[in-house]
Amino acid sequence: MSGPPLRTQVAIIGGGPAGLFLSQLLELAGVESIVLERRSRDHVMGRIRAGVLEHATAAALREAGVSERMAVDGFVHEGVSLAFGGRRFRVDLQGLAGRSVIIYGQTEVQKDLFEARDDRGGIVLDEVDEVELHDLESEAPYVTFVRGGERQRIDCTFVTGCDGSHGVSGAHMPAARVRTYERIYPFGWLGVLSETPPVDEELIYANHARGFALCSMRHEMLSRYYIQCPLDTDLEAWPDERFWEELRARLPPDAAERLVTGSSIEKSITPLRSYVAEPMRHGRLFLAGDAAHVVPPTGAKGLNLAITDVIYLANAISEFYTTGSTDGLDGYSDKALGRVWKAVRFSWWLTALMHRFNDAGTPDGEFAFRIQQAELDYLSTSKPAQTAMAENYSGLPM
Ligand code: FAS
Ligand code: PHB
Repeated sequence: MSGPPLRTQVAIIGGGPAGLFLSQLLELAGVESIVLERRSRDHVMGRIRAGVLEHATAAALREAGVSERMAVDGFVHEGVSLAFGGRRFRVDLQGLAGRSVIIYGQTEVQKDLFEARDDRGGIVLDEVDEVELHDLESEAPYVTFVRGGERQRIDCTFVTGCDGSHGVSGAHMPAARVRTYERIYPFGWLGVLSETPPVDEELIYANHARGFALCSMRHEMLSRYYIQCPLDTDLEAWPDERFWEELRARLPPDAAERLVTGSSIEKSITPLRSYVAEPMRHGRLFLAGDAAHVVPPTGAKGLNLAITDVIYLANAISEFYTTGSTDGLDGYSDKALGRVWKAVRFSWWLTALMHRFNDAGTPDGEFAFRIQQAELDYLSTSKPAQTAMAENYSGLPM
């Protein structure tokens, strides 16, 4: 070990949205933390991911003083459209659930969080390797890691695993105590970012016999599109022209007509899966965000769940330091999982409703497609059904 151990109250593994937002909330509550991030800051900022912030997420960012740019560059969306069978209908989020969503890329949230931590002197150590967690069942856990070729140690009181679905913290949960639930979907999303005007003012989720498509955006000259694709899709086989032709074929006529194509500035494939690991706590280790659960991006819940996990966790840690009570800490996993499973259910429901499953052309596949059409037809005319979707899509109350 080179040099004396560092000392902090909370060691945070992972500098994505969960880790940085937790560090910000803890500091606002007077609790010290150190964030360890495996990748470089540029790499973390370069990842194109989520685009929709729930009402509660936007409010939490405002309250934490991390919303100045979001207030200017975020788009308030009061509705979202679903398309099927050549037609489309709008779900009025604001009118039915009393809540809107904000379109503001995760990349921007990440940039705002890095800036907020820098402005307040937050300690974010990037490009760290070989992170290991120790003595998690003691009252003096510690973390070791290598940075710049030097092995270092952080002595702390709590360790929070905010290191995503490929992190190390989940592996430190005792296998005998962890129960995992997983559903792998037989397809992925091929996503494109293009400097073109969005096809509409709001998002369009399209169910089509050829497969799912989504029209989203980042701002008035930056559009984000996705089409469902087989898991073994080769990105090289999808030049821009082929992508635009396939997207246009899956959109309702009015949107297909308005689609403005252009060169992609980013193109990637995201596999879809639902995953939950229970519990989200072991001794002094607490998990938050994708480190504990992953949802298909259909419901736009992944980033939002990470933020609400962190709000619960920051409140629990702050309660411990101000009152000595461990009630919040002891109740954290059950409380977070209660919200997680509602979001997992909604993401699963919308994914099952909008995607073409592999059995297209088979009797089962054709039956399933007709059931989807019937449910969308019902949803298009039922205010109670649309209200249920609006409540979940805009984010259930905290
Ligand atoms: P993250 O994965 O964002 O952050 C974890 C951080 O921990 C990373 O920066 C990683 O480098 C770091 N880390 C990992 N291992 C480490 C180690 N051993 N030591 C130190 N650091 C370590 N959600 C949506 O709502 N809509 C979308 O469209 C959408 N698209 C997505 C596309 C992709 C390719 C992926 C992977 C996810 C997508 N998501 C989407 C979900 C995504 O937004 C997550 O829900 C969100 O990033 C969760 O944030 P975190 O929990 O902070 O995890
Ligand atoms: C996005 O804009 O990237 C986005 C929007 C809605 C989703 C998923 C991704 O459900």
